[in-house]
Amino acid sequence: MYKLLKLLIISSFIVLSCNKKPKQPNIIFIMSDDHAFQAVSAYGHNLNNTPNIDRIAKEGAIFNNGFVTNSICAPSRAVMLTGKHSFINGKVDNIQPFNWNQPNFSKNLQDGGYETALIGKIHLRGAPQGFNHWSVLPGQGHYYNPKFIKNGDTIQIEGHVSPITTNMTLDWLKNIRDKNKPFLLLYHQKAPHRNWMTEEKYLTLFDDKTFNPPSNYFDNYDGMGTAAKEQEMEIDGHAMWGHDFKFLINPITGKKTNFNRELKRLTEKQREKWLASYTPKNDAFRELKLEGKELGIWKFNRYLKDYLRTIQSVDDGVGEVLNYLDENNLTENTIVIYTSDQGFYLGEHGWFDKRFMYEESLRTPILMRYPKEIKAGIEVNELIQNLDFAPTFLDYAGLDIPKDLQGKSFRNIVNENSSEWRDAIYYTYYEYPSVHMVKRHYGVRTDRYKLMHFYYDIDEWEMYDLQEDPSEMNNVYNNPKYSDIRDMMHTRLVEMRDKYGDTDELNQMHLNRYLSARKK
Ligand code: SGN
Ligand code: CA
Repeated sequence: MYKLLKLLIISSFIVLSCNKKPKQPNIIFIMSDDHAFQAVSAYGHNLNNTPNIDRIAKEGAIFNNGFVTNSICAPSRAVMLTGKHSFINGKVDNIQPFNWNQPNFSKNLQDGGYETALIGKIHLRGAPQGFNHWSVLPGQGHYYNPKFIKNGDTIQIEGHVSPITTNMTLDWLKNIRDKNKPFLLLYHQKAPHRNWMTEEKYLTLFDDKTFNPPSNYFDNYDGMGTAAKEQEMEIDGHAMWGHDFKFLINPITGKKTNFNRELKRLTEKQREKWLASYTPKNDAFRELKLEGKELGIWKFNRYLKDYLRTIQSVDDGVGEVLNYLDENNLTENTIVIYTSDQGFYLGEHGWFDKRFMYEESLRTPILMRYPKEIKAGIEVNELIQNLDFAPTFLDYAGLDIPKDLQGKSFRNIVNENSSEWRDAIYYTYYEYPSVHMVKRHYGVRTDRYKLMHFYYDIDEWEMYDLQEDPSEMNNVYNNPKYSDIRDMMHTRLVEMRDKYGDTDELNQMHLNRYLSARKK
């Protein structure tokens, strides 16, 4: 009898413990707007120092081949949420509406028992769905004294948007969330988006430094194509004296710039600090009377320094959130991802902004920590896309991955349990004609080659050999030496379009919608 009882107790214990689901991890998905991988010090480009973001990679993994599917803000966020390409989720450009009624991974996690929050920039109009708590910037939002829409109500907060977003995030972690549930937190900074307005404490950071521009800063695009020639995103050409370079008087024309109006958003105290920092620097510039290449290099420095300054506040915020995890015993069971909605040009080809499929805007930083599963110091070289975040998070949460998601979970890649992965990625870009005038294109990239088709008002193909020409200065599409590779890449492109369901007819439909939306 005693033996029987003992057996019963042991077997029921086994059944119970087998039924018990493993503890679901918390997920913090940090995304900054337009943060180039070149400006995360863990990637080794020696521009700036981001110790807190780097810590994620030091204690986890760094992705050397992280890419987006459509290098522009709102579409990129839609891909990330839905796990589907732009032409499937419908948000192909910043102008078309996003349909919040479709499934997204936050809704799935919520249904699966998670407490969810979205804080900061999302840039998708309409009330966010799938979040227990949300506080988002309307549209692009403002750097100073920003408005937020918090669970439907508009509020305005004095100060700089980066620490404000961090404080709201910490407040949710500490005081608002249901601590009995695993959580999903989307912590999304506006910085370093244009026009790079620094937090007051960093106004003089890098004042004593001069940066050398990239080797192709003075590119004349002769080796590229019409699309590269006709863009409008050159630092020394399209960036503006007021909005971008922070001059109150245009040094060339002597006229007042629109920056006077922008400074009006600042309180008197904030404005005083700003003027105390920029006035002497702008006066010194006028004295120099620079011309030609020297002027171009000066502009590059003004742009890059402001851009990097705004990143410093982002890095501080990451540090505060990581500290909160440490202090509350949450580090082990929390997945932390740091990424951007796309890459950004820091003077490569002479450019700022993104949009193109050329490397610096196609590639995005991805750093990830999850001490329970990921070894410290891992480097991931597989071709990962922002399409893959949704299925990856569902995988970690132990939830079903809907069959129609187009990305793949990279859990087994980053755990080093598998090396089976895709060997090519597909890209689309639609927003043209528009600001910066980057023509419509789509393309395929393997680990070595990239084939692109620019269409609508041109019909041009470009191909690059990334091993021989990592800066993409030399279009080899018509080079006879590459004819076999060109055929192979055309085949790959057809495969990609079939696999994901993209067609010329879809392009035409999106174009028609875009042109009629612009007329309104
Ligand atoms: C604004 C910027 C552009 C930028 C787009 C899209 N101009 O229009 O430089 O390309 O946003 O950026 S600004 O004068 O408003 O700064 S995105 O990240 O939202 O897609
Ligand atoms: Ca962006």
